[in-house]
Amino acid sequence: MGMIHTTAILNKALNRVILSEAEILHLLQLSDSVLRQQLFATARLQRQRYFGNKVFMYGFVYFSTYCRNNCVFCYYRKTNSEPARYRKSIGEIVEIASSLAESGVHLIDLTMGEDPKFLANGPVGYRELINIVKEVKKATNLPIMISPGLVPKDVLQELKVAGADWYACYQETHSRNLFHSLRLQQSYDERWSAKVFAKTIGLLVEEGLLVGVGNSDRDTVHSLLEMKKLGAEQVRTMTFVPQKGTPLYGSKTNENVQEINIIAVMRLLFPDRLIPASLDVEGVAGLKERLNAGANVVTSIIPPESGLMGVSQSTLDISEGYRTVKGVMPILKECSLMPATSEEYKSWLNERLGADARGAALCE
Ligand code: SAM
Ligand code: MD0
Ligand code: SF4
Repeated sequence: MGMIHTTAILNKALNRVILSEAEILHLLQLSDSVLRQQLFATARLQRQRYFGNKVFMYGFVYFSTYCRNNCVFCYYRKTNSEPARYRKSIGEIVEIASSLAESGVHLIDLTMGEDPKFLANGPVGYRELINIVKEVKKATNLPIMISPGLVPKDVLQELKVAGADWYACYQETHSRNLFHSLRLQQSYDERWSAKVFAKTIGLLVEEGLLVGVGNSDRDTVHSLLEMKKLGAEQVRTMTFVPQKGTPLYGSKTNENVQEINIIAVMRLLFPDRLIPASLDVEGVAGLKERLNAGANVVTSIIPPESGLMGVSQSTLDISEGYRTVKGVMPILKECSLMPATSEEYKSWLNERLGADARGAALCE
């Protein structure tokens, strides 16, 4: 057992042999530092095989912090009076996105709370949202990710036509009871089927796991298998950060061991997919650890003085300008990594879409 067992599992993963649930659980639960380092080294080797030393950088534009929902973990839940909420104008959004594009990001992530102005205002609201995507595309010509929460299928379709490439919508957990205790009064199935539908119309999909909120390691194994079923092109995990003014504020701050192990296991189970290292959990100080666990996308890059906030770290490292392409460059270097070119990112997207379409055709 111990070292020999772990090495055997890692060798299987390197050879892309499908791991059993017990083997995945074993890797997720590694706590010995030597064995964890072995896991991370294997994850880096897999990343190197599929992506070389190139990483992608995502600009984050949280353009509205109004929300109709009441997710228990979230700072921006409807009933929290703490956040100073804002809604950026279309002009401001385009300007911020353009400055991000100029700074060298590969993608613009347009994120909002489930703002009723856009989602509960009939066709007028949807039209405005669609227009934001159109204008940002026109101004930057970069790939666009939309993170607007749950939106109707026909609107997703129109968002795609307007220039969206990715739909990000995180289930957080794939255990229904836990889902309902986190995303209060939301439908598990609607959230899931929005992603399934998005894939059928050629949107790339990002799925996400929130950890440190009552999930067991077995729940995590189940989630990873569900993510595989979905065929998400990008998979992420973030440690829960307790938020002022919310029910879980008093709970102890979680250590990041779970998240870091999951990032590495994701790299082994989804070697050719994108896996973020989010600056929104531990800021720049946590970037190296996430990259060294096999992540290959730096997310939550936010221009200083834009007045924009992060989600789980609303202000950390932003005004100092650390959450920028320039700010993270020294860390990439320390990890022997470098940013890809925009062309490399776009060609990855095209190849992925092509492979997905061939896969879908085979299933018919
Ligand atoms: N409102 C949209 C939605 O919920 O899909 C888009 C916002 S999305 C960027 C919000 C994501 O950030 C959540 O799905 C969750 O995974 C993550 N998040 C929110 N609050 C968090 C917290 N306190 N700690 C860690 N992650 C958090
Ligand atoms: C991030 N703060 O990448 C962002 C956000 C939404 N698509 C992403 C959670 O960490
Ligand atoms: Fe709203 Fe999204 Fe926060 Fe839930 S996670 S409260 S939907 S902003």
